[in-house]
Amino acid sequence: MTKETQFTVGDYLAERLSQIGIINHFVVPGDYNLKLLDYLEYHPKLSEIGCCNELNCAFAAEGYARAHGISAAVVTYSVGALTAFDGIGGAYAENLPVILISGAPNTNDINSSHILHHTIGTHNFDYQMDIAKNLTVAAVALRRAHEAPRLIDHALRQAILQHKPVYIEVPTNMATQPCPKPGPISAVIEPETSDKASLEQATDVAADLISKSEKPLMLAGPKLRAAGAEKAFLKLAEALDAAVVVQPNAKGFISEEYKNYAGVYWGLCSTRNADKIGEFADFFIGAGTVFNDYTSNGYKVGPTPDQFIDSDYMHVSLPGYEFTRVKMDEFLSRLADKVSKKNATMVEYARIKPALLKYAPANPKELLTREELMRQIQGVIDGNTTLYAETGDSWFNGMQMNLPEGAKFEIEMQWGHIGWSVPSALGYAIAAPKRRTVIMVGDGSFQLTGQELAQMVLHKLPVIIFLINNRGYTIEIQIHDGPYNRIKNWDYAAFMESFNAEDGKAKGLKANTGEELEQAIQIALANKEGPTLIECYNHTDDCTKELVAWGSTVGATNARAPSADQ
Ligand code: TPU
Ligand code: MG
Repeated sequence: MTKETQFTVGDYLAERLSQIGIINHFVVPGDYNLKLLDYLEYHPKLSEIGCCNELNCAFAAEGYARAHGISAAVVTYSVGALTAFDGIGGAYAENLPVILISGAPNTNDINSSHILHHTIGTHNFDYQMDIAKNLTVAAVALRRAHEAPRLIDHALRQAILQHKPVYIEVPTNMATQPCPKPGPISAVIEPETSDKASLEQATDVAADLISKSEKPLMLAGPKLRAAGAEKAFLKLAEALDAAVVVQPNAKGFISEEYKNYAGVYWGLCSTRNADKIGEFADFFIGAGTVFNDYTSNGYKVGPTPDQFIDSDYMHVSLPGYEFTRVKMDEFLSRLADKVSKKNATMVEYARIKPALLKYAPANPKELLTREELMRQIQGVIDGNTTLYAETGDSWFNGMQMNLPEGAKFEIEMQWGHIGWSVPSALGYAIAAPKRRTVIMVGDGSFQLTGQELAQMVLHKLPVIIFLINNRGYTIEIQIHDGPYNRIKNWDYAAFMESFNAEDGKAKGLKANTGEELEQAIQIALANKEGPTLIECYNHTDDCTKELVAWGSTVGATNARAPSADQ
């Protein structure tokens, strides 16, 4: 491949992706994007990672954004993009700025009477853009080279400011077109700041409300990390010396070794008596919280509006007030300057704080139980580990894991797409190769996207996958059972090793007993040249009591009869 000397639209996009910090972009090639992929390859600081399909490609980019802050996925028109959209919806739900770049028909064809491949076979070329507009915060289609800088910069800036995915459509004849070189990158990445008057007034009102409360509790939500407000949140916790709880999809955002940490706040599924301290509190100071049907156990968990302050990226809600253009981190930090110590929740928590959950070792010769499995996985988690918990009982097992200082936790609870974990962890491990990435994934979830292990083999990523084989969709069984919740068993360990072909170093192992699991974990920890999958026996009914309790509330919520006034 030789590169033309003139600067083109493809060069512009490549340079901007590099300038915003992207090093690896995730791709599935197709004839509508091949030229563009060449230009991304020409860029000396960009390196592509191929994926098996576009769903996985979008999830891999999503995982890269979790570790690296921002990411890009490049796919072909329709057959690629429509598959990727599922993962892009996930990135939207999970507040991750993924740039989806799709190839598209030649500009001469878009306005002609031609029928094109990879389309529905009509002259409708709008449907892809229509979908993109619903799943992103900026969707642009490049049609003229001179507009490309403006449209690309707009999309990238929105991704960065809003922590959400964006869409850039690049026709197959566009990457080669001459285009001006980029201006300063600050135009794209410079952060927004709060309106000073609104910030002062919001923090005055909040400080007053807190001073009138007696037992304020701090609550971290899933948008806290995207807002980059963790430090400011802790500054406020220190100023108040209040107890700190987190929503399940914010687990790991606050160190579990922080002295005021009081667990996961999730009703019956809470850890470390977080629910009890929630009942004791008379005021909640939230940051980036979201109470959906799952995280509120069917709208039963959570503060009432009159006892709740919450801050989003760019606004603050207080009882009777709403302030726009107030940034979460600036709000929390400024509020910390205005409050004095109010530690009733911490005093109470010291009284009710339970000992950390710890399972006694099982007989090593006996069939694995869930508890023994979790006891041994807990042993793998050190301060350098990122633990992925897939949809299923892995969510509930994951909640109960104790994270040592430095350990991180990833979950996809708003979108809740089974099969997310393997491709997302691929992207994560590419972005953070020095961390130990560990996945807990059920058999049902794994069957959706397991082939992306191939990339972990290719890139020699020592990811450890605990495949929990309970022969079915146990989470669904707990919500509502039927024959559809039983699935075909696979030989998962053999599946893993099939990706080795002639050169891979992956290991696929089976553990039916505690002893076998211990040995498998030793082999996994020693395997630095590829992933290790450990297929772990787990009886279908041997699940957490939290899943059982949660499943019945979700089942009941789903089954509510239509309201009379609907
Ligand atoms: O621990 P366990 O057995 O519940 O996990 P496993 O085996 O991974 O089963 C997960 C079962 C499950 C389904 C079928 N959880 N949620 N669903 C519904 C669902 C269907 N399709 C997608 C893409 N995402 C979903 N969450
Ligand atoms: Mg299962």
